[in-house]
Amino acid sequence: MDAYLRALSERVLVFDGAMGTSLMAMELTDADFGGPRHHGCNEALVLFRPDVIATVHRSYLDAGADVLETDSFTASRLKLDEYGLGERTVELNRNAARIAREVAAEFSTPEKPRFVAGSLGPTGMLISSSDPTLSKITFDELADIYGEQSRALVEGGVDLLLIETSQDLLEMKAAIAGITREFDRGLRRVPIQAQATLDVTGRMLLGTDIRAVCATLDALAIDVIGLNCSTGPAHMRDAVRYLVENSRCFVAVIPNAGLPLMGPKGETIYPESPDELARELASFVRDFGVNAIGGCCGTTPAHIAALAEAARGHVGRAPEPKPLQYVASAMTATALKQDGSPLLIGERINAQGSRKIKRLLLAEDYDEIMLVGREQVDGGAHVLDVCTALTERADEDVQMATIVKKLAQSVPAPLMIDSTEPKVIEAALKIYAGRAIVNSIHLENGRGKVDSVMPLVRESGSAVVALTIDEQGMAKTAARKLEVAKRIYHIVVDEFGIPPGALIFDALTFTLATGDAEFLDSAVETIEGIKLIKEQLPGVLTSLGLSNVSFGLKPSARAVLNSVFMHHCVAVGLDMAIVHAKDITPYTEIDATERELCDDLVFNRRPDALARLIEHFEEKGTTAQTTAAVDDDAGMPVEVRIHNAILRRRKDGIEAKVDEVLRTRDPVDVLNNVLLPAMKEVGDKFGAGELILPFVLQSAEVMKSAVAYLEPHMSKSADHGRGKIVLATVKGDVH
Ligand code: THG
Repeated sequence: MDAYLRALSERVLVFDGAMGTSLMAMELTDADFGGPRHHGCNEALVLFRPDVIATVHRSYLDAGADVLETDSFTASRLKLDEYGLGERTVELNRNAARIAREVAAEFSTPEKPRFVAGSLGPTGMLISSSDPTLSKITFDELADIYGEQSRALVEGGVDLLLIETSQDLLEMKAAIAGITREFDRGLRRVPIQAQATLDVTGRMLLGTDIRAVCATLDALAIDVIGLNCSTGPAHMRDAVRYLVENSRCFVAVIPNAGLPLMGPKGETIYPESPDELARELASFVRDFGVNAIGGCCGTTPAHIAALAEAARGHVGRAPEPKPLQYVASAMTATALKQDGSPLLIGERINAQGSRKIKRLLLAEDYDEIMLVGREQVDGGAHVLDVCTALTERADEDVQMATIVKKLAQSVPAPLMIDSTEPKVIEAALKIYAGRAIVNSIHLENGRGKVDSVMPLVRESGSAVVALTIDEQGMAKTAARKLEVAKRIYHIVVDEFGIPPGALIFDALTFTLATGDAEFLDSAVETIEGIKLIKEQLPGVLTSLGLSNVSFGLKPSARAVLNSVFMHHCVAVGLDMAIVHAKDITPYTEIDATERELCDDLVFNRRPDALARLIEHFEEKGTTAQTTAAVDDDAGMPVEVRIHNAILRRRKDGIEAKVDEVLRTRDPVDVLNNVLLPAMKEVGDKFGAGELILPFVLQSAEVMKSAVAYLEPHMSKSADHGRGKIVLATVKGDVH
């Protein structure tokens, strides 16, 4: 076993404290940084004043730290370019590793080896954001940047790689991909430790919660998961508890010395004393079994000495292998196995299965597609299937990536990427911050599809749907379904090393609406197939494209037949289904006559089953057809409807509403007393942690449209001069 991981299983390890604040106290000159251009780039010191960095390292080992972090936090090529040091990226990172390695060697004993963590901070980009400048980078570019830095750190001698202070979950995924690609190219393998940064509401910058962080990272090739920076330990408590209870990894917690405050001269103050910090972290060790602790901003050797004292004699919890039971969006996670009911996967965003989506994709009306996503979630969908395949267009991958990115910012439901093209699946996975489901692989033309899609599945940590199709075609009998499933299981689990819980078998659904003799028993065979697969391949999950069963029937008949078929599949172990969630009715609530008509057809119990079902719904007419969802504020005054539109992020129709309100109010009144209060409420909800940042930005978009429409109506006389606005922010701020 790796020495660092073994040490983590034997005792609680203590990471060092802040580098930046220690350096600040030394009042270094331009010359120390190798010239004025590099001043403030602490990483430049490893080139020009290695002795200074070694001194800081020594101070922390003297204090009792077990692990040193290299002075390479902002030493990615992207960051070093800002100081004109990009060309020296490899040299700098190797030096940073060597300096720490040498100091660690001075202190290491056989009983207490000291470790070196190669520090990898954020690049400053925010690939998942909608900001055009900050997101102007690809997953592969980020992977290359992290790969280069990681290789140099490992060559310089680090014991582990530490991805830390991460703001964007997709950047973390890219960093892990960059590192594992280097391992695959022969780089010495070291453990990977990945630490996110959460704000006081417990979310990452773009609204990702700890559940999504845990679900996504647990599915990747990391060994230690954790949190660092931003707040003191108090705000991390719930998230830390979540990680120790749910993650399969060791857990590290490296907070600031308290939540930063502003001092009288505008300076940052970290309020927690060594004793306070140590008391809180000791409780994480004692109460939760955290495996590593340490200090981020504002911590000093005195803090680390107190932490070393607190950790002494303690052993953290032993991580247990866990089935990867969650998928995640960029916001939160969803359990693949719901309690007592199947996971519902919304089928409506499908260019093949919806005329409306096809029209919207042709028109590139993405906002409207987002509404289809949100409606499905409101209607009970836990996950959304997305398919953008159109024969009329050749850019399925571009449209898929666009929609996946937009959905990530507008719906909390994780996504299922539905495509037959590996290129499209790749485009989706490389823009998706969470843990997705890939739909699908099969053996129709031999192993080709599996061999091209599985590396993408593995690198992204996705779950994957496998259809029971092989060279002989779609498996129609239960025995054939099992046979194909076994073959796929062998390839996916044994060859690609994917855990069985990430493999979802689709035993195929055929329509019962044609009366075709070949398919009379198809539902029975599918039900039996699900049962066999669940029995003989323990740990795998099952799914179906449920609505296929009723293709060709009237909508009212379809909703009932789909519900009945789903009920029988769930009874034998079906875990999830692609459906129109709001049309699914619980079996017990279905009218007894209709239930029996459907059961007759599903189980092929009488030759006239189909005819009787069709006849029944013919007579019943179309009343059961679903009516389009209407806004619940339809009868309200227009002021309320505008307010709601901003709060609910609905841009469609905002101009008509503004037109309407202008009949009774003047434009300035509308701006001050209708629009601004709505936006203020959005701001208040954000402040209270009820809304995440991407939602606020979408509300702001609605506001912008309303104001843009209002502007020409504002009379010049109402213009009281533009005045002066002074905006101040800090370097590197994200706004
Ligand atoms: N297995 C897996 N994936 C799948 C399927 C499957 N993905 C696609 C499909 N099958 C599941 N999705 C749908 C989506 C829509 C419909 C059926 C299945 C559907 N649409 C109506 C129709 O075509 O008549 C609505 C038409 C419209 O609104 O325009 O029934 O089996 N793994």
